[in-house]
Amino acid sequence: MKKALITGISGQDGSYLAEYLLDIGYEVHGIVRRHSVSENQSFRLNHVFEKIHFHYGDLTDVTSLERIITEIMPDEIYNLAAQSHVRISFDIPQYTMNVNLNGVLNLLEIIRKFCPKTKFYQASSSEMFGNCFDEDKCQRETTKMSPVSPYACSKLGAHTICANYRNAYNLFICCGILFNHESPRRGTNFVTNKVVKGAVKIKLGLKKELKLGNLNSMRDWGHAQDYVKAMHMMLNHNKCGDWVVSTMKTHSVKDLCEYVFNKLKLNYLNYVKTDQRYMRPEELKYLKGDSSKIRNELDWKPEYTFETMLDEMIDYWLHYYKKTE
Ligand code: NAP
Ligand code: G4F
Repeated sequence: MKKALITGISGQDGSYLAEYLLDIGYEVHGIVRRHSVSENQSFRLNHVFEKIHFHYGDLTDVTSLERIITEIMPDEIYNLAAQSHVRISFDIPQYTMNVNLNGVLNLLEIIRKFCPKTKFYQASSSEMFGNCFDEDKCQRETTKMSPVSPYACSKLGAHTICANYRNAYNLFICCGILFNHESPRRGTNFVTNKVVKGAVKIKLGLKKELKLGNLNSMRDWGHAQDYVKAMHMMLNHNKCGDWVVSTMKTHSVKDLCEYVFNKLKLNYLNYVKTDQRYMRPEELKYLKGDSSKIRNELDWKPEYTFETMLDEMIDYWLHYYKKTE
């Protein structure tokens, strides 16, 4: 039985990855932080709670990481833990760097010293491209990277140090350059789930308007369940490397609002207002990923479309509010 350790197991991706690895027969370990409300530690994992080995730790606390990793000696480590909110990274830039960059270095040093055979997955991000794209208006593994937020800078630093450790110490390290991926488990302060939850509340008469930031940004939105399978494929390929994971389609925040409100038989123009509070000091305007490399080399492809993903999220929130009525 293979052993996997997931940092950020309580997050959106961590919870789907844990489910997936359990399904295919892994022993799954996860690092959680201490919360004053203990239910918050694992609410996305309640249905599989008993099957997972939880460990208290923090990416900024190297002693906790060393204790956990040397005790488990995992075959695979998936580093999904991060301060993952781009706008909030402008409010807490040093903390963001400390977790997203120094935290990765903490893990790499432990692997180098104690378990160099352990395979390591790093959650890199399409945010690293900033406003760069190739002539065909796509971003791919070779596209220039020029980050436009503290979050993106931290992720590019981590991405770079992963390449350095891979080459310098011959470690099996894969970086997944994942474009935006969503689900009903997405934090509700990210735009997709904010829009879906807000629109459902408006439909049910629980809310009057929805305040958003930049409606013109464009993103390549996929489903988290499809994307965690790509992470596992990378670590189980015969060669390590970097792969872009994306749907190869792009939509604006306006398109997102239009689709969701239309589905609920509402016109978004009557409800969506812009608010400076949600604007960013510097914005990444456009993302569209070319994932040909992972499709050709690892035979990965997404099952969800933009529409089926949003339909699932709309159904989730409709049921959620019906249950709490
Ligand atoms: P998420 O829902 O925000 O989950 C982040 C996880 O990291 C949570 O479990 C959180 O724990 C944990 N965490 C935060 N700070 C930590 C620390 N100091 N020590 C230990 N754990 C810590 O994010 P996600 O959407 O699942 O994304 C997973 C990873 O992929 C992140 O690294 C993100 O930056 C990256 N990524 C995401 C996307 C996307 O579109 N979702 C795209 C590209 C890359 P708590 O529950 O205690 O807060
Ligand atoms: O949903 P978002 O906050 O996601 P963002 O900034 O693209 O970051 C996500 O995807 C990255 C991969 O590209 C990950 F690395 C990162 O961890 C995270 O998961 O915002 C998407 C777009 C932005 O352009 C933002 O300005 O939506 C725009 N937006 C408009 N109104 C809003 C809002 N974003 C948020 N969060 N809230 C709004 O009210």
